[in-house]
Amino acid sequence: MSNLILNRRRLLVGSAALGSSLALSGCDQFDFLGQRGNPARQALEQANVLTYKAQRALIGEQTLAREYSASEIRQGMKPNGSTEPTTPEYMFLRQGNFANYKLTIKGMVEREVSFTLDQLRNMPARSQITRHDCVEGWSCIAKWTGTALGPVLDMAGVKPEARYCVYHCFDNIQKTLSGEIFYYESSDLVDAYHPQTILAYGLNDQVLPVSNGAPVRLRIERALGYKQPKYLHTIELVDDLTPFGMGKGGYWPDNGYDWYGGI
Ligand SMILES: Nc1nc2c(c(=O)[nH]1)N[C@H]1C(S)=C(S)[C@@H](COP(=O)(O)O)O[C@H]1N2
Ligand SMILES: [Mo]
Repeated sequence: MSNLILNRRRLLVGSAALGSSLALSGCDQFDFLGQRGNPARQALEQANVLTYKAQRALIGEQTLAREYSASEIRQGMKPNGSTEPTTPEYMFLRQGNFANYKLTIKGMVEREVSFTLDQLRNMPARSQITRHDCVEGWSCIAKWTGTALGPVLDMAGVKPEARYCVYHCFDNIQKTLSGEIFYYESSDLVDAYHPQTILAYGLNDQVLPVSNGAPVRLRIERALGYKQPKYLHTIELVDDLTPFGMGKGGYWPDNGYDWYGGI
């Protein structure tokens, strides 16, 4: 369990305890959480709907994912899931070397903004060598280069009522009788503003390849592989995840995976 989750729980349990005169100290005292209707448990169940203000209060206490040295990069980054989107929009952009690509920030923001790839590349860059863990049971250590998401969100001006970022992708991961399903994911604002959360356009000192999510994919380093959306085109600030997909906050969460997906 990451420190962050523990901190969130402390915060929530702490505030619930005030209201119900429950005294809690260590984290081995969570047995009462099995009791339905317990006020602390109810507070925990609401952990996913922390307000912007409460989320901002946690942003200062972020723990970092481990970073590795260059000698620990042993192999390329294994492409997984969609590796070559075939939608006309994506193929058009790819043909033009993504010169017409734009990343849009919209939804609960003061102003909708869009950035070209060149604009993103000209923002302060950060590189990090981290381990990617896929639930299928494999890991890769790779070097990611990009610009931090937090300052980009600040350029749009996140409204106080926003609680999540929804990440919309170009690839149609599934075709069903009722239409195409596009890959999407989401995070809370704590993860969005985490210092290692970057809009990555470089992989192992090269331009990010199509198979790994060109031109831009997100890295949320304390989360599992499916929380790392590739082929990102829009970030939507929302206060509710239920209108998207099947309502669980991501393509894989809609198919049964945990929404938080922390490592
Ligand atoms: N748009 C999009 N993002 C995605 C996926 C996908 O199929 N489409 N697969 C996810 C999964 S399950 C993993 S493990 C990683 C794989 O990233 P990679 O191809 O760079 O290894 O991307 C994640 N992000
Ligand atoms: Mo994965």
